[in-house]
Amino acid sequence: MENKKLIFSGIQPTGTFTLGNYIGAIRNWGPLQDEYNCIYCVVDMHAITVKQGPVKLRQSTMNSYALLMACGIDPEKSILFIQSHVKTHAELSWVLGCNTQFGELSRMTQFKDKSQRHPDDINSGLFTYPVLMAADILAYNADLVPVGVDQKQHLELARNIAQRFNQRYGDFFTLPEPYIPKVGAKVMSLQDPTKKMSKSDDNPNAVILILDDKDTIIRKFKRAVTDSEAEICYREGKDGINNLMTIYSSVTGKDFAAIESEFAGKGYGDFKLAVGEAVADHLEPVRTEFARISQDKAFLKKCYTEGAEKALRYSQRIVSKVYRKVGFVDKT
Ligand code: ATP
Ligand code: LTN
Repeated sequence: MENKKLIFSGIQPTGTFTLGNYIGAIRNWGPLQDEYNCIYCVVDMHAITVKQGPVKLRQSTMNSYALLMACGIDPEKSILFIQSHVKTHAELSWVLGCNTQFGELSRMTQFKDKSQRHPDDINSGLFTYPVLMAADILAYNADLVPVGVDQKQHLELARNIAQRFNQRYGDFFTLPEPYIPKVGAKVMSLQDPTKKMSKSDDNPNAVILILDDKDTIIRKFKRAVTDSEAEICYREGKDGINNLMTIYSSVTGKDFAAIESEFAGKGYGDFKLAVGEAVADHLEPVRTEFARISQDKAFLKKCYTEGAEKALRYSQRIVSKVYRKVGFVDKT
């Protein structure tokens, strides 16, 4: 690979990607491919920290892989692979887990949220989830990690783990930096705009899926929860409108001042319709590309097989050095 900075990011195949995943993360991944060496991953091992049916997980992993391609990730330019195909992630995760404190993991807000949501399955994988995420990143010594703002705490932990390893065993890991978009780092639920829009939300009206058709998108925006005023402006306390303005700004490129003047004197109904149309038009090419790519199973297989080979070759070098540093006996 050329001597450019290295980007790593991952997404869970826990369902169809949402507009939040798209604006907060994936749509920023494509444009980075020309400037950086990029490695992107469908993190199926992370997905099983919450119960998944095997048939659904397999389908969803394949769809996620094809969706990333439909969103502009080019397997010729980037390394695009499926996490469970590359054994170094789990191997490094064990070593890093032995350099992570119980207390640090106990403070993770995602763990607290998810254990509240799944009280019957607070498994140890859910608890050590951030260690595997640190392994994903550190197995490639990535410089930058493009994610939504909800992942910032996990990334800080990954930096702390790397730093501790470096102190114990000598400077080795690069400390990864988060790469978080200025607008759209946290897209909110359309039904409860104080909550993050999430793939695993039970209410379908709360979430725009990037494969929703135009009518569905418009209908969901029409039902979006706003407030009892009639003013389209970005202001504290107007969570619903702020969220719609953020979404509209991200897909049109217009700033908040331009949006406020465009809709001055107009009602929420007009605004919601405009947001719905803009989002649907923006996502249309992704839907068309997905329909095309997901048909070609042989091509997908070729891409993820080659992706895994490249990822293994790259990460194996790093993980072998880690094994040597901690004192494991060389087998060659
Ligand atoms: P789940 O509901 O299964 O936890 P999720 O929707 O939170 O899934 P992830 O796979 O955990 O999605 O996240 C993939 C990427 O999308 C991450 O970089 C995350 O920060 C980003 N992301 C997720 N939800 C949002 C959101 N509502 N706004 C902005 N970015 C988001
Ligand atoms: N935890 C992330 C997904 C994820 C990831 C990663 C993101 C797993 N490994 C490595 C960036 C880098 C999430 O829930 N969004």
